[in-house]
Amino acid sequence: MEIIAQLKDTVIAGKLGEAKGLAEKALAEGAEPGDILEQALIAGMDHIGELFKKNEVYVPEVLLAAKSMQQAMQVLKPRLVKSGIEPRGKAVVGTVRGDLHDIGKNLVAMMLEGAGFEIIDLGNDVPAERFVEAAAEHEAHMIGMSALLTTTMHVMKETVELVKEKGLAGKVKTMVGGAPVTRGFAEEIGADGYGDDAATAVDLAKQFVGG
Ligand code: B1M
Repeated sequence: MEIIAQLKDTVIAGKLGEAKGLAEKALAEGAEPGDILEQALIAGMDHIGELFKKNEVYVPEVLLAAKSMQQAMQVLKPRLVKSGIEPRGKAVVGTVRGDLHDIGKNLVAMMLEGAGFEIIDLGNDVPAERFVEAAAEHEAHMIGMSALLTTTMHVMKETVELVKEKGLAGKVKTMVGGAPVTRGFAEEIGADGYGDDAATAVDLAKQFVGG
């Protein structure tokens, strides 16, 4: 369908103010909400994720693409709920306690949403208990934690340990990321995964839910 291809290109180009109208038009032309989501929005975000990995686009372009995708989602969400389409998985995300940096976390959340995940965004300054409570409450598949300060990274360890203590290990996967966080640190604290950037975070989240 031409309109779906047009919407995908709009998302990739990060054009604001066009995606919503195109999504409405696609629905009016009889496109299924699930097809618009998969073939225009998720496909567009997948594409921008690939470009980001190859350093062919940078954070501002990815943020614009995600914003454009979210504009279209405003139209699609109610229709997706009605048609009973299940999200790919549920992810609780947040920046850890003591840390107010949220740009990277927001980027990861938007990319995950673009990949079809339902996001429970706890914001910043999130203590371990809150991550774990939210994951249990929402029956989330994963907890994604971001830290930008070396002094707050220990909250990631506390959260991973609390997940184990509450008997949720295996059921709820843990992913960590942020500028000072390394793969070695993730392994050391027993996290299930480490995301170097937002695109890698999406790949990993897909692996967590077996897709
Ligand atoms: Co602050 N800050 N800051 N800061 N800040 C840094 C992080 C710092 C490196 C600057 C420096 O000194 N060179 C330094 C940390 C030093 C350290 O701990 N090693 C620092 C400091 C010290 C501070 C304050 C303590 C300063 C002060 O008040 N004295 C203070 C702390 C406040 C607090 O949090 N309690 C502070 C405050 C701030 C602002 C509020 C002014 C602002 C934040 C605004 C906001 O986020 N809303 C800010 C900013 C903007 C920065 C820099 C300049 C940029 C961070 C950023 O947004 N990067 C930063 C210096 C720098 O990094 N160059 C700095 C862009 C973002 C897209 O990248 O978050 O790394 P990033 O996310 C990436 C990946 O890491 C990954 O994906 C993203 C996209 O690829 N990723 C994940 C991130 N989370 C992930 C989670 C995943 C997977 C991947 O899985 C779940």
